[in-house]
Amino acid sequence: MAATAPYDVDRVRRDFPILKRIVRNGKRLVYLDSAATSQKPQCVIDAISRYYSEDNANVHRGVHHLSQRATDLYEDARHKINSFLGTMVGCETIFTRGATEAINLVAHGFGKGFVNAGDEVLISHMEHHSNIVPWQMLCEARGAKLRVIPINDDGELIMEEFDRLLNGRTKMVSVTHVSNALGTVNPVAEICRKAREAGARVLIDGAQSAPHMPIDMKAIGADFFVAAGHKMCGPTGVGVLYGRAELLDRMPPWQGGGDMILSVTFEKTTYAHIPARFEAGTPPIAEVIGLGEAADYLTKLGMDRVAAHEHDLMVYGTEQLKQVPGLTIVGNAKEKAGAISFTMDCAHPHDIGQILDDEGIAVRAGHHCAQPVMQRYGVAATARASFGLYNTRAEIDALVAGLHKVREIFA
Ligand code: C6P
Repeated sequence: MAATAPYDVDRVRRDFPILKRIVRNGKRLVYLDSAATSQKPQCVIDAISRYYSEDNANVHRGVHHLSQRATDLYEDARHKINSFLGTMVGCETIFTRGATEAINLVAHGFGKGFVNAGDEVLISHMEHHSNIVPWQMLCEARGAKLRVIPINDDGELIMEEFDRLLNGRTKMVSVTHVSNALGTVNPVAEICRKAREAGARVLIDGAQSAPHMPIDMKAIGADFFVAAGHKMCGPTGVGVLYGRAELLDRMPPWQGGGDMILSVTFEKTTYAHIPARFEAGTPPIAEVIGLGEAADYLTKLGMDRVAAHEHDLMVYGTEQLKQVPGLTIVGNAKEKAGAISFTMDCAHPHDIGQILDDEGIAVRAGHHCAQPVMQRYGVAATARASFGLYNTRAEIDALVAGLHKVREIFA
């Protein structure tokens, strides 16, 4: 589909073989769990299979034909990700095993290089555990202090509190672009600008934004940005860390091993330049190639059109869910993307998930690896319907019908 044609969701759906699958009681899959992991288009599945059947070899290690071919495919994927993210000169893209590993890499490397006793790291109350625990570990190790930007009842960052908490001791601000538990879209460009003025560095967790909206690193202005391949129509086992070269260059390596060295003796090892310095060992080659294909696929669809399509689902879904008696939406930010979390007065989220599953509808129920968010709203768990570029209004109607069944059974 050309990026200028109207968005044809039926045509997009044909690219995803799994969407034809019958899952339960003769019901066709209604997949509303893309925040956990997205489905994969045939072109990504084919790219991985083609690599294994035609090009399989290790990268950066051999002079033989296949090794060179695999290396070219691997490095091409880096270019594809760079253009997908709108990365800048002076920045580098590193492949990791996931968004979680990318954040840990920065917490470890930036922490060792730049954070000392008495310094502060600022995160927000709506972070995923992957953007909390690595900073907690760093603060414990370095004697630094973890501070938390509170959120209001609608699930938005309280920006006055951010302004108040940001100070000369703040070394790192690490916040999510889009909350996986609430769907809130945060004002990341403003956060980056204010942090820069205060002399702090910023990491933006883009795990839930990169699949849903155009990403322009120039406009965001972050020092680090992370994304998860498997949430962007790519395979599992691969993530992206984008960062400013001047910082990455000064960060110690994250793991030691093959490909991250210039020379090794028993007395001393010297390290390779970035990105190789942070890609120790045989990387996830097939996964990186698959992710490059996914980035191309998304670029061809047009991320602005994907965002518009999903915005329509968000507006329609919110309107429809609000009409289900006894249902409360958790997170009512003005800017939302990707996910709607909710509770029902008659049933526990796990029961909601179970009844919907009987209808072939996949949602996530639980704390979404964001327990502090649940604590903020005084709930143990929510049910979460999350969207992808292949979802339709008809699937939201199916969800609403399923929720009425939940009421019939439990109310
Ligand atoms: N959230 C969800 O169902 P990994 O697991 O490394 O690919 O991604 C971690 C991660 C980091 N940040 C945010 C905002 C996330 O949403 C996630 C993953 C999934 O919400 C699985 S817990």
